[in-house]
Amino acid sequence: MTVMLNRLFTHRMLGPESVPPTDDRFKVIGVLNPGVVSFEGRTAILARVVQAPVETRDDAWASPKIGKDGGLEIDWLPKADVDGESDPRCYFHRKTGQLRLRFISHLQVFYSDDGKRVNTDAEIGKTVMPVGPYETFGIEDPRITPIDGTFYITAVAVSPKGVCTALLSTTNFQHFTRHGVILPPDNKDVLLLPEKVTGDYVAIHRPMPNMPFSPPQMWTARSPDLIHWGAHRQISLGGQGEAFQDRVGGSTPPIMTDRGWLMIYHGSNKEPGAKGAGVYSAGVLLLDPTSPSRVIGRSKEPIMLPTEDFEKEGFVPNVVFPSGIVRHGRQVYVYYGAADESVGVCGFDIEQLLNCVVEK
Ligand code: MAN
Repeated sequence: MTVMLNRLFTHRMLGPESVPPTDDRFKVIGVLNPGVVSFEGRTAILARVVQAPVETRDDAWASPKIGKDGGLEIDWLPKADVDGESDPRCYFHRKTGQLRLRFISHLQVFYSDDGKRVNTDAEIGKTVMPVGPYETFGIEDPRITPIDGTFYITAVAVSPKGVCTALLSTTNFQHFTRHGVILPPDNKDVLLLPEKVTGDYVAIHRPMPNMPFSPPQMWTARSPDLIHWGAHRQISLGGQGEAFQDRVGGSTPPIMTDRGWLMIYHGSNKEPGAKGAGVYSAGVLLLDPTSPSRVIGRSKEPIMLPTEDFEKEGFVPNVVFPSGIVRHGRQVYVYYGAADESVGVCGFDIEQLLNCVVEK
């Protein structure tokens, strides 16, 4: 695999060292996959913080959850019953195939003056912990879209009920309003468009079929109020490509350009049945302005591959997972999770991004 485009700059911005754990039985193992927007002359970053239990046992794996009182609890899963070797992120019950996570995630606000660095402790803001029955195993991978002066946040809610999409909103990054689950399991990587399209709000979403007639694909849905979603249509990519053969999902909320909606998406090249996560890379997609399920074109090769040391080495090696985008004149700053451990930011020229798109 080769990468099609040079980044204008790359910085590692945040990592496990950036915040203390919320509980002293835990350690922070990652700060990653952030939603990012311009806010009051600065950049607001809502990152996913991943915490794992410090204690280990010879005969059992530690799997955290939110307990009945809202605090962190640890379940000990007997190693005889549970496979903990196949994936760095989760355990699989040998008989039922059921999943548990090695960690639990919450969301954390950071601010940056230049959009490239978080310099001082004063730039650490509000913490948003998982709550309620749909977030028992954590809340992950937020994406932020400004709509009519409010920041809407879609996030992955993980629990024994499955992997759902929750909607939150804020106007100030101090107080967050929760709007509940908007898409049932398994559905993640949900991106909202920043304006109505022919009268409706539009979301890009990614159902994960249990009956895999196809690998997971991106879909669009429409809504009158951001809560009730319907009119689902598959985004017709026309073949996955080697880099994205395992799955594709939306990465950064679409932004309007003079050629259509520009959206960065991600995928993994994992082979069927292989262990681990595969290599996560990102491509660019151009969607029709009034009918966003129609693909105008896409980059044939990845625009981002794990190339920097902090992208190749970490909790899950070889992962770049874009999740935020901010326009700065003719450039965009793209914010991404690196190796499921750090937040990186890199820059692209918008014209060059569009030039990677091969029209269908
Ligand atoms: C999945 C999710 C993401 C994660 C990637 C790479 O898509 O769990 O949160 O960053 O895998 O591990």
